[in-house]
Amino acid sequence: MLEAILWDVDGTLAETERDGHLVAMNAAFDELGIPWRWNEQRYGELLRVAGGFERLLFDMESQPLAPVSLEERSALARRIHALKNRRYAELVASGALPLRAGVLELFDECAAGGVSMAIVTTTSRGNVQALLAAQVGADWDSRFAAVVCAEDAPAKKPDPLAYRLVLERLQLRPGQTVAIEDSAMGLAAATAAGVPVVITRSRYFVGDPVPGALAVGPSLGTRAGWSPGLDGKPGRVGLEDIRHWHESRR
Ligand code: XBP
Ligand code: MG
Repeated sequence: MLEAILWDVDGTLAETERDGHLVAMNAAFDELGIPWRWNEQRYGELLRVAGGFERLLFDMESQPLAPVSLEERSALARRIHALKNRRYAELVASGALPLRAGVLELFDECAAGGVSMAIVTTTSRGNVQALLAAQVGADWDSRFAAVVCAEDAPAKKPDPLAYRLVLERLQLRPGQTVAIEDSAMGLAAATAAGVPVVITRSRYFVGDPVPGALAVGPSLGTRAGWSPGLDGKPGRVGLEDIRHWHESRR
């Protein structure tokens, strides 16, 4: 039986990357007087590296002006990343990044239908707090039975650590849950922990292969374009659809 839905954050709850993390990263470069800028295409490439800090270190490998020693690079990446997160939190706290279609409705359905929810993300707690406080309300965390963030699980997705931790906190077996993710890295993390996954594709991961996902579709806000297909009724993906995919997983 489905006991809990495990929500990824970036790309799944909201399109946070291009209009959030990328904007904030370029603002941080600018404020620190660093002449680097990431454009949308470069950011898409860098998203293959999990984690903003790790992404910065990776990018420095091809930045001619980056410090030579790993120690200095790490210190610089930490400064840029901390400032990026402050600017990101301010941006999302202003309400600039809405939740994706169908997300809030599914939150409400889970509450009404006795299905627990948890957050499983490799972004930091402050970023999640800023987004959900702005979009759901100051008491957003009362909706979630567990919130696992980068501070809890330093090994980023595709490492399954965040999923293993959340299962432990919820005291559930993987087969009692479904993860909702947008990326192949998220899929790999959940799958390695034994958690079945529904993929709601986000802007940057539109064409990525997602082998073994329970279901794949363009948005929770529409019943069109899902595989396996849903009935032709209008409307969004609901809890009954998730239960159905979950039941049919064997
Ligand atoms: C996605 C990520 C994050 C964000 C940026 O996390 O890989 O690194 O891109 O956030 P998820 P940070 O999909 O698990 O929510 O800069 O805080 O890493
Ligand atoms: Mg994601």
